[in-house]
Amino acid sequence: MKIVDIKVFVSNPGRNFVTVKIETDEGVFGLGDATLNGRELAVVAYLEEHIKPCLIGKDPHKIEDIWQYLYKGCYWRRGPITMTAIAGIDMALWDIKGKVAGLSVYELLGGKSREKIRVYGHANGQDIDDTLHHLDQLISEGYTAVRLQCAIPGLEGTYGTLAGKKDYFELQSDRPLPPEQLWDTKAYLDFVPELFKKAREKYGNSVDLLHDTHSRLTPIEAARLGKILEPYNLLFLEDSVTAENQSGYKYVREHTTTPLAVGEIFNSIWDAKEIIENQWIDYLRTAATHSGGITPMRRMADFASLYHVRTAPHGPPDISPIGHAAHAHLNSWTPNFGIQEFIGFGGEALNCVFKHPMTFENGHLLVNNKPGLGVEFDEEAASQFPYKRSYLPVSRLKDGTLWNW
Ligand code: EZ4
Ligand code: CO
Repeated sequence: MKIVDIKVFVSNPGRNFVTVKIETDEGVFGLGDATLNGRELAVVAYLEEHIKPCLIGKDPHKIEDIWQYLYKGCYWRRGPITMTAIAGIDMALWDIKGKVAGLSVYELLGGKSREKIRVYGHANGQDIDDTLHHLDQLISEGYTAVRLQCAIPGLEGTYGTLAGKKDYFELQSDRPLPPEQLWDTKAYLDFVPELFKKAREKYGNSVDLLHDTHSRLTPIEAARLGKILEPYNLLFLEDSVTAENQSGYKYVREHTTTPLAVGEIFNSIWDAKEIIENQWIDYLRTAATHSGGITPMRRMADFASLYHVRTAPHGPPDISPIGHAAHAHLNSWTPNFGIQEFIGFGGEALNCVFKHPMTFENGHLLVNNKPGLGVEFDEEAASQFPYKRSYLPVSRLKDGTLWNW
């Protein structure tokens, strides 16, 4: 079997998605997700100009060799653009192998370690009552674990909340340039514990709660937050500090028993190696779409398992249903799987472009046994929803200082 063409589709059925299609001389094709929020077209150019010419004529079954060839062969290793491009190719190759074998990707990985995948949802709000109201809704939909994010008084548009928008899809359609948001660490640290106190007063320990700090704190501030939140028994505190300096997590870990998670912006195991080896975290949040696909995610999961670290893949709306399906297959297999972030299947437009292999039931995802990744992509429908330039926000302090650690 030979690769005869690689096509790259950019569409925006609610969010921008980059979809890779690898075609073979036997008619079988594979689909992959290569979406990098805010830098989508850089990945498109990488795939079309630099990867495609190297893969035409290659045997699509040699997933490992192609992965090594793209990773080591390009000389310039790692980085989000490279690793997202490789991810799109890698997923499409696993999809092809599964379709040829007549087996789901989780079967190729070694078979199911579990029958269903536990997920956590997002309750966002403009104030505590609003956030708890959304928590109510999610519990009634069956969620057993929920991330709470609340606008900080005085900081309009706090990152990670919906800032008054209906959902994440409406939020993104409004960002032709990076929106500017205010940040104030003191206001944040003074406010967040109250949110979790009220949530526990209302629900006791009947639901698992999580929180994302989006890398806004220094290690000692994060340590303080973890300590203050201990009575509220979080499932994990995410991205409490940024991790270019991996040993930042050492300082958080030494001061708190609140479980820690990090990894959504990592693009290879090297970003997490020290953090994992030193057992400074509990959950690794690396996403297949941004870290080279299924091949390295499997390796990362095995490495993490040696150090009692579980996986909790990033599951935002800016990963396409193909990336989410890759996680569903990995999560079905991963012995040390923890929990999957899941914020719903998206709107009507998205579901008309992508048909995914998952259903949601009682706080869990079930994955069907279609061959490969099990996602269908409607090229014609995708062409109805053109790309829209869209950026992630930046934060500044009141005096104008740019504040993303
Ligand atoms: O900020 O996907 O845990 N989830 C998150 C996300 C990320 C976005 C970045 O593109 O932090 O909302
Ligand atoms: Co996050």
